[in-house]
Amino acid sequence: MIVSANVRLVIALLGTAFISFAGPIVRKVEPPNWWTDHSLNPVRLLLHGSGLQGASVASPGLTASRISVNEAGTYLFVDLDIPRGQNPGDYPLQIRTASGSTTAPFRLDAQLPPNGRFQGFSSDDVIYLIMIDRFANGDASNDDPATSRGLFDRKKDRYYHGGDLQGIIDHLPYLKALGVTAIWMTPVYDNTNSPNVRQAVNGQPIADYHGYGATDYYTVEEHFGTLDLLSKLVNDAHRIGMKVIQDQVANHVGPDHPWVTDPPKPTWFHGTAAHHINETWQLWTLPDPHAAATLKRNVLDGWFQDKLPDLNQEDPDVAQYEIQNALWWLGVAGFDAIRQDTLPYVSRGFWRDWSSALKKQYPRLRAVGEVFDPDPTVASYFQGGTTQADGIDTGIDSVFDFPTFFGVRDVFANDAAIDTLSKTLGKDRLYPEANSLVTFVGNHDVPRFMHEARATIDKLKVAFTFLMTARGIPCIYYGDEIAMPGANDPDNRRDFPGGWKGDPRSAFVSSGRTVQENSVFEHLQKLAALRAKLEPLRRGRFVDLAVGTNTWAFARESTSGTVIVAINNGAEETELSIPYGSDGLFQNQLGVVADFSVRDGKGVIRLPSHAAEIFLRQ
Ligand SMILES: [Ca+2]
Ligand SMILES: [Ca+2]
Ligand SMILES: [Ca+2]
Repeated sequence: MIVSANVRLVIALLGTAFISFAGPIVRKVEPPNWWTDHSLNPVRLLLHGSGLQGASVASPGLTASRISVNEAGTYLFVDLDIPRGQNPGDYPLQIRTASGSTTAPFRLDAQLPPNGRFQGFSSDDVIYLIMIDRFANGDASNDDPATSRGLFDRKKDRYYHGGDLQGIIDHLPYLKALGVTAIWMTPVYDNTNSPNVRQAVNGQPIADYHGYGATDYYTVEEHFGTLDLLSKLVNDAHRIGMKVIQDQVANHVGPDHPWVTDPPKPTWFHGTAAHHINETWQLWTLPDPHAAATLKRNVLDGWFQDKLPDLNQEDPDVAQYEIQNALWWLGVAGFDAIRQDTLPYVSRGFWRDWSSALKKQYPRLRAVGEVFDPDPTVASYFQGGTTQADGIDTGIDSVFDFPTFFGVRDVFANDAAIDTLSKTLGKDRLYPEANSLVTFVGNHDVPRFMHEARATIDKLKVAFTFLMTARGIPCIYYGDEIAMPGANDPDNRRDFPGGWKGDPRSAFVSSGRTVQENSVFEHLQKLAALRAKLEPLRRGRFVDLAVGTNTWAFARESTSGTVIVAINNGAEETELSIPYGSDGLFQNQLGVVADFSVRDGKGVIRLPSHAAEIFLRQ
């Protein structure tokens, strides 16, 4: 068929008309609600839709300003100023362009009462890390949801297994009985609904069951539950005196996030999927006074594994989006604290602004950052409370104590000399507050303790005795309390036995645990109870008393008393002497076959092989 020039002209005109006269469409408003009399005001909304070029925004009772729209007309930013004393309720947005108008929902809520919420954490706490997908399946109806069909397969270790928020709610009493006072759950953000092909392993697509690849920062992953269920979980935990720590990821999003192909601004990411810096993982360059700015840039702006889109917090709209998002989750769910993923990969100036905005609204809030590095000079650089050479105090209360973690594995699992660990603690002066560090013997990113070449049940128990009595805030990785095995990720994320209907046994009850599992569980339970009872174990000064090749004695001292911890890390029974003895009575607390006597004015402790005991000085 031959199309005449006139017909071609008409088609072209119709095409133009269709584009230029299409009215505005809004599919999403972020955040979908805000609060009356909030410390962050105005709130900057991000609308997602189409045909938004040249749009005006109005909402009666509120003042809209600072509108900006991306070239594609798919994203619109607008500041909404909320007058003090404004009533909660619906405040629909009226969006108008030359081609038409539409409305989009927006709501103002009254703030949740602070009673029992936003409590922060401290060295009085015992934290328990739960990988939501692998802990317990409380609701089989969300195992393979319609919106993301096909990502559920318990036989595949990188697919969803069905664990969810209801499963955690169901087992709060188990955690309470263990002595846990705070739970940290892996992220609840909605992750991709399709197989993740960009991060395929051995040619096989994976599922982002772990939650660290957000594709929507304002929705709960449908495999885990709903926002209402999340609020219920937090409320239920609070009711039994347990705090909840939210896992947040500000550094990057998942490769399937819609922003990757249609960014709200050209400067939304550090580069684009096609053109970006690759992450070098050279964390030491950040505190290094000799490192060129380009080396630091590689760490701050690089895309992980060439795949994970790196958000550009130097763009003020990105920074405000992320600060609002953090405040939004706290505000809707009542979380007590935040665990921040990949902290050092985001600029310290952002963390300063983030911390101060969050604490302005929630003064008791606490945050702990992941600084995955064995060197205390790197880890300490990111703990807030002091201004570093760059003139910045991050305001981040705590970091995970990876240096001590590596020492714990070397010493207690693999028989390295004890001073490997005591030398690490000897660098505590680098930290603004060493007793606020979160300590651990395992987490979801490293092989399990029991996977170490020379690990035994007795050694795990010694490691736990150290964890629960040394300075810091102990964090237990789910399953370590029953000595679960597992090599590197994802094998270290096996399903907790008994979390699934039809499991052959349940390790949530003592009758379902093996003798060895019970011995670790009961040991940890006893340690948690002692830590709760003996204030020096939580808040006392940490004092090294005696360090040998395989022996260690340290004290925790406060005005309320002295507690002494003695460790034999050797394969033979041994004695160690401490500079206490004649001036007090020492009672052992754990029931280990240990003996305390006084010889030549010094206390002498006799310990069996691979054992540790706690003594209370009366
Ligand atoms: Ca489920
Ligand atoms: Ca999803
Ligand atoms: Ca980054």
